[in-house]
Amino acid sequence: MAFKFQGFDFLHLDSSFSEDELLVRRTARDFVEDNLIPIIEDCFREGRFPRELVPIMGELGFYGANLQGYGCAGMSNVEYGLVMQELERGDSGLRSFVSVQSALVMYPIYTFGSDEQKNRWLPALATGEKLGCFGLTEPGFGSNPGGMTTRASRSGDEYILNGEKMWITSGEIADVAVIWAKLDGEGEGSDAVRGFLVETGRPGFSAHGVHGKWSLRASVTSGLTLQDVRVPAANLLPGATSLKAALMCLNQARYGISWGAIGAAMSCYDTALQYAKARKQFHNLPIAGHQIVQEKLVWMASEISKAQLLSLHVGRLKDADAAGHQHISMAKRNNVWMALECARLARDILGANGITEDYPIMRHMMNLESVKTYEGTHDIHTLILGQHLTGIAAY
Ligand code: TGC
Ligand code: FAD
Repeated sequence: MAFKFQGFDFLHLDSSFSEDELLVRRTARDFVEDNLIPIIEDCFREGRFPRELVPIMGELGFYGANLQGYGCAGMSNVEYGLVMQELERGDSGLRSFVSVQSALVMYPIYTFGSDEQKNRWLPALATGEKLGCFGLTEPGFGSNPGGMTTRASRSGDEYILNGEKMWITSGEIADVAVIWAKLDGEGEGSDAVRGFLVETGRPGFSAHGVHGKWSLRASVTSGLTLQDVRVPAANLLPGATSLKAALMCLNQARYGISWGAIGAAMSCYDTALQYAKARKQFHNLPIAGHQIVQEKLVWMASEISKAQLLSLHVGRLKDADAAGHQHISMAKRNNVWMALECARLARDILGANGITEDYPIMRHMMNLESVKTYEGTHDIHTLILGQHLTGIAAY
């Protein structure tokens, strides 16, 4: 029997949110309660992405929420973060879908695209009428995307793309794929990583499902094959001239994940707290009255509060255009680790019940194993921060 979420605001942080920020959070929270919570366990068990929610989230302005114009909601980065928090309180898979659509597809078109590309794609992506995916990772290159072997060669007014992408969220449902490839040719610009918009119906493009996942089961994960896929030269993202452009997209997604992880942790903590108050063992007393159980709850409440402060501060920096990628790495690394630890402690407090789908904890725990790995693994973020502190890259 799942519990109704009670909210979590130990530090009275609500007093530092504006009316607009609280309204955005309320809207996202209500959406999750009304639309996602009732179906998520079935979706996860069946390995089904809840596609019926796509247009509703478009109406609510969740896609490209922190972008301006083109039908986007024009939210602040803090508001966008609060949406991500609420979505991932429901399930990391739905947050992943929105992250990819927003940070990894709309953001690069918005930031690196031509006017024609922006006008063609952004309004339709903002409503969810069109869906996108982001192809950076390859079977042989995950943490080190700079080693990619996908190639693009110029042929008259077209580029021809060849390569394999792996672990691509929304790959099979996407209308457009942002594909990162190295440019063939001689002289300046050759071998540079460039970004291309590839309509997924083009001959030579195919997507296949990655099955057998025990994590993010309510999210579509795909492998992509590009075999002599021809795209017009106008599909090249003109402003994305190196790997740095792809890494800039990751900053947007990693920032959202730092908030999302707080949502998953809140769900685990809230479930464990309510369960511990209700469950009685020894002398007919609630297990919440035992010191060891309290220590676990205190650890969770403390770490969630610290994570909230971290993401809120990075969000305020981002809104002031003052967030460095090292700040975002710290928030992603810390908050996902924190959420996974909360899931493990919460699962422990629920005893045997904790392993069942009657409660959301084990699902969050399994999802968070992916979240720890994607968008830069925990250890890669350690190295990014280590490089920032010492000036020495240890990859
Ligand atoms: P490196 O030589 O270090 O950097 C190349 C240039 O880029 C700059 N840079 C960044 N700029 C902006 N944002 C960042 N985060 C940046 N990181 C580095 C860097 O300063 C340099 O600039 P310049 O001017 O000197 O040329 O490049 P490297 O090849 O050695 O890369 C190292 C590393 C580890 C940082 C990078 O490759 C990395 O981040 N690896 C992790 C890969 C990753 O996160 N992949 C994610 C794929 S997408 C995904 O997982 C989606 S999951 C779905 C969801 O989001 O829900
Ligand atoms: P590897 O790079 O092989 O790393 C394996 C282990 O080695 C890790 O523990 C890592 O930290 C460690 N390691 C690697 N290099 C070093 C080093 N130099 N020093 C110390 N340790 C090191 N990618 C996309 O492009 N688009 C997507 O939409 C997308 N969605 C995803 C969805 C899911 C569900 C998952 C699981 C992944 C997704 N990814 C996506 C891929 C994701 O970004 C990669 O899995 C991630 O970057 C790690 O790469 P890898 O799995 O190849 O691991």
